[in-house]
Amino acid sequence: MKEQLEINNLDYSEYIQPNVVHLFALVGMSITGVMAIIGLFKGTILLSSILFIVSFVYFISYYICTKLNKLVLSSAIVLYSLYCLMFYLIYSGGVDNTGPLWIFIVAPVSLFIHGLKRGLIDIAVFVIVISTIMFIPTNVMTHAIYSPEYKLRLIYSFLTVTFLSGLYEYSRDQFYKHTVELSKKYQQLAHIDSLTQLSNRRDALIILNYEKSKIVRNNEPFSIILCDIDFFKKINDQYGHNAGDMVLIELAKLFSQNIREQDSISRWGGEEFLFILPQTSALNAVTIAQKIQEKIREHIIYYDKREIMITVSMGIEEFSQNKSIDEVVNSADKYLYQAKNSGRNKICSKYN
Ligand code: GH3
Ligand code: MG
Ligand code: MG
Repeated sequence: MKEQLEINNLDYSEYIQPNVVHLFALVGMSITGVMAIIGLFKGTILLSSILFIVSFVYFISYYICTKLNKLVLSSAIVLYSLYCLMFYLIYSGGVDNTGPLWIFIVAPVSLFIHGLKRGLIDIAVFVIVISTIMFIPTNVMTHAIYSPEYKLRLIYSFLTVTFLSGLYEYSRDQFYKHTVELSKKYQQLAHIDSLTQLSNRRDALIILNYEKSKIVRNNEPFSIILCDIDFFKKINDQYGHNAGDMVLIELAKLFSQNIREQDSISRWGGEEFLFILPQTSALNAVTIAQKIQEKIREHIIYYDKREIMITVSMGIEEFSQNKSIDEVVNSADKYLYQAKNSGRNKICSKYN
């Protein structure tokens, strides 16, 4: 149950990548397709054919991403086919040696797909490979010829774009983490009572629904105890509201320390607490309630060096398949009322 209530930490890679990867595949497919057709008209048959192949590879990657949901494979195809195309453009020069102009796409795409760390490693490998292709002497390997100034400036400007993209990716990542933290905090606030730090009524209802769905499946007993502090108004009147608050905090601690692993306790209302006891019959719940009353008796609460006497009344009800949560809570409330009417500091259930 506790795991169920834990706020799901959004995994960035799971959240952002499907959109980004399939978009890159789609854009890549369209651009390379258009360039291939232009190339056909210009008569650059080899370049055109390569662009058609890459466009088809992007289509496969789009299909793998959207239809087969294989994100890692799809993103690897998008990225590394882009790298291969860039290597070819550097090597061949593309149309009138303009091929290298496209390498600037590599930095943002790598960082988008693989995040900051892995993206930068990929880019470092990419720079080593393109530098090797450009600087290797033409008598060792024939390739497009660029002036030394052109090559150096291409690499400098590429590194500058990489640095800026990295900076952007870093700040975006920080902002994302901050947003996740904030959303976690607000979700917690929505489920936890700020005074006692117990779960609140809304959270209790979520737990009740969850536990009820389990008894439908497992057919195990499941009970609740509705617990109300006796004459709490008098405590406020006699010792002040702060003393009343302190009593609520102390009792909340005491209750939390004395429930089992599978149980939960929430602040149901002002000075009312709800114990949710899975795998517990009403009879066992009575025993638990008695133990709690005993703990309260043993636990002396002091305020301003004055001893505050606390007693509680409790109403117990057990779930069954055909009873709704409302019915069970109302029934526990009736037993609680009965406990109050019979003199307080009592436990009432179907057994008395
Ligand atoms: P009974 O034995 O019948 O339950 O009597 P009671 O005085 O406990 O019940 P009643 O409903 O008359 O009063 C409940 C009081 O609890 C009134 C309200 O001011 C006080 N209370 C509710 N929430 C808080 C809180 O957060 N802090 C403090 N200090 N008091 C609270
Ligand atoms: Mg009360
Ligand atoms: Mg009350």
